[in-house]
Amino acid sequence: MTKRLLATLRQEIPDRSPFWFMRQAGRYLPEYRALRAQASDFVALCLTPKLAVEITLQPLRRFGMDAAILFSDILMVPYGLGVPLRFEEGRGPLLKAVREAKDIPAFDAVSFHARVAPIYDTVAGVRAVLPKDAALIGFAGSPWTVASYMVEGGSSKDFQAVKAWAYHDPEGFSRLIGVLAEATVEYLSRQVEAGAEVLQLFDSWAGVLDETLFARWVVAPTRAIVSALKSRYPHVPIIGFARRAGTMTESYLRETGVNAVGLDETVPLAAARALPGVIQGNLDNVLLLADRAAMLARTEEILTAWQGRPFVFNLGHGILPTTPVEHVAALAERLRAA
Ligand code: 1CP
Repeated sequence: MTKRLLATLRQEIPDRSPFWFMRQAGRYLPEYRALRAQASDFVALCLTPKLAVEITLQPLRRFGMDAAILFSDILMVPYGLGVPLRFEEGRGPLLKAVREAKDIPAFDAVSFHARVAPIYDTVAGVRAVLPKDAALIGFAGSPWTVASYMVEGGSSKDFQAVKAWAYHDPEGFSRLIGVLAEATVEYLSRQVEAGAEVLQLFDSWAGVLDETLFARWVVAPTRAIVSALKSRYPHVPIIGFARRAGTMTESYLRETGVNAVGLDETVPLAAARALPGVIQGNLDNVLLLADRAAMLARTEEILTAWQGRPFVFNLGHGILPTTPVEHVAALAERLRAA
């Protein structure tokens, strides 16, 4: 059986557009909350293959997506590098902040893989039981976005510390980005070896940079990661999600070598259609929770815009915890019928 997502990423046009949703596993699902309660904390959940395999598959059982995405988190790369990490209810991730060159962790392949080994077991466990028409997506954060959490010590509103470092000490900052790029290549390679068929790079905070920083800290490291992975695994497609990159999306697509770009909801359909290659996106995640009829109407507009083009339906950003399950069900039902 050909998998629609893989065909689309090869620029073929299957019987209908494949779909999956960022954060398709998560707190909006009661069965996720039940399993989440079985682990001591979120990091432990990501490192318990029995639970992580089940959580990865939960949304496919309900909604029949064309892809499963590994249940883990982009911050498991800093964790693998030995950075203390925890997730606090209501506060999000908290990391020991890296503020200057002397605090940058080294990449040691043996200890890195040992720390994150259960994640590779989860990939293999999902692949073994995945429905045969669904594809398995492995992922990592891109160096810029992961660095932002490492330097800020968690989530940020203005990215002041990480941007200030990138501006005033580009040499030092490039060492952090370099360590992350190297670790990411090795981490994603192991995911492919374990059974991931597609890779997505999440650059959720790509949109906070001016063009100079964007070229140096988003485009250049992404290109290095893509080219290293392509030399090892030429047939594994890579989706780049440079969120809020706006008019810089085109250079990102052209210069990084990704097979497809994920677009957020702020990119107009006409601008998206002018981009070359395969596009993924871009229904507003807030519309999904806010208004079922308006959400379905916008879905028609999106599907119409992409008729006859290789397109992967997704949201502009991840499903929010307050999203009604019935809205996701209604959307999935429409997309399966397309
Ligand atoms: O149960 C809980 O309370 C934890 C909530 C949660 C979940 C379900 C977090 C904490 N991470 C995840 C899973 C996750 N994260 C996945 C799993 C696969 C799926 O999509 O179903 C993926 C791909 C991620 C990726 C991720 N983590 C990103 C990139 C995508 C995005 O949303 O922009 C980012 C930025 C993170 C960091 C993160 N993880 C969790 C939180 C609360 C945050 C901070 C987000 C922020 O700063 O706003």
